[in-house]
Amino acid sequence: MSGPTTLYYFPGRGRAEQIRLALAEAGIEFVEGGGNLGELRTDGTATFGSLPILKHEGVKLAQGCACALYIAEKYGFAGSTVEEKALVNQFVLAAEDLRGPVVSLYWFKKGTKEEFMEGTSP
Ligand SMILES: N[C@@H](CCC(=O)N[C@@H](CS)C(=O)NCC(=O)O)C(=O)O
Repeated sequence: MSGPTTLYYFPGRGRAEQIRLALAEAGIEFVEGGGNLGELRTDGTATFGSLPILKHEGVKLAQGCACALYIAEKYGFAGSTVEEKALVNQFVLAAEDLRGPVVSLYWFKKGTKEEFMEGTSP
């Protein structure tokens, strides 16, 4: 008995959203396990001390991309040839590269976001 599919993350989309989308595509019902990182570190759930964490059918996985690709592979939409799988990986990892700069826009001090978009920030 492996319990319900559970996704542990903070309230918000972030690195968990690609996993939610993959689970939805696979038609898998899941529960949100919450994002109390202190507790999840203490009880050993957060394998590398960060979130997201996915538990599904007895497997516990960290790393958002690995979780999403695991679901995609298991449920048949990660590509059917080595070449297709390589293309899927390419886009997953490209999206991951984009995440940092895009997310950092939310954390700029007031005014610096506009400067960044104009190319005039230091
Ligand atoms: N490479 C990991 C990074 C995980 C990560 O940095 N998660 C953040 C939230 S998006 C986190 O748990 N931060 C809390 C901390 O490290 O203290 C992944 O892609 O899942």
